[in-house]
Amino acid sequence: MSHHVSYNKMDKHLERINKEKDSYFLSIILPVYNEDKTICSILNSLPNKDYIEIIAIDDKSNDDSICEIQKAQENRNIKLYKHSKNQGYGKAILTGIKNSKGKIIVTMDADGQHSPEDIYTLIKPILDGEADYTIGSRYLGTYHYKLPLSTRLGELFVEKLIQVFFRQRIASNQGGFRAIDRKIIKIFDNIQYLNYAFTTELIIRTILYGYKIKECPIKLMDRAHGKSRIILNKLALNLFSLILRYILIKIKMKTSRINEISFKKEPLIFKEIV
Ligand SMILES: Nc1nc2c(ncn2[C@@H]2O[C@H](COP(=O)(O)OP(=O)(O)O)[C@@H](O)[C@H]2O)c(=O)[nH]1
Ligand SMILES: [Mg+2]
Repeated sequence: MSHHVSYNKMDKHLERINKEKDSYFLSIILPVYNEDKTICSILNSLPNKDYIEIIAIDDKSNDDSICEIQKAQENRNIKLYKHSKNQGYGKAILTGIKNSKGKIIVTMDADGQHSPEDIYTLIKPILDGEADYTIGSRYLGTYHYKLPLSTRLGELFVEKLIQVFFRQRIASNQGGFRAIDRKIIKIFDNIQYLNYAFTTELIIRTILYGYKIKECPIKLMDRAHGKSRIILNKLALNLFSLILRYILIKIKMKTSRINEISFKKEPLIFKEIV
């Protein structure tokens, strides 16, 4: 993890457009679950500006993550929210969103796989009005580790399903490095999947509301410590129920010409598997 990240380009651009100096322009949200080896250095490497708000959500880690976040708080302003019990990746992001003020919101992982210098790559298309939602893509950029075959196949499968049923091709659909324009914040209302399927649910909701998604090249590093907490079978089941559910919702939206995603009278079999 580099501590000498240059934010010059981003600074210049943001300072120019951020005329109301008292308001936050950018919120950076980091969901944290047992990342005590990496979280402090990541927080220290983020841009330190008045108009950038940094939010860490501890999802009831049972290591020293909180302590490490507090260490980073000595150097800079970081908002820390603590869940009283483990509630999952998606729920942690939602807590961050609820407590954020930025006009643009970035989420990034706390395990060191994402590089802070890519933040600008992700927010630029939003600043330029080319996208409402950007997703970091390791396929457009680079990745420095061997992707397990099951992950790659799963991602390909989700890509095809989204392409067939929701008419958009998003190759990098499982990554957690994204930027979102606050004007599309309603995509977070009524989220049903609070674990990793959350990532796919967000993409589908963004498409259903007609907002613009763009994939941007990022560098994806290997996990230096610990390992991914994804339980593939569980994620696959959740993804399956999620996509079915949203196909039904899409049909309902089309046939009754409603523009809101609603969840009334949903059958029980579609409950998230936790
Ligand atoms: N809040 C929360 N975050 C989690 C949980 N599990 C993983 N994370 C965080 O989500 C990010 C991605 O997790 P990871 O397991 O590396 O997923 P992968 O990179 O997609 O394989 C990291 O920042 C983790 O700390 C959880 O149960 N709750
Ligand atoms: Mg990871």
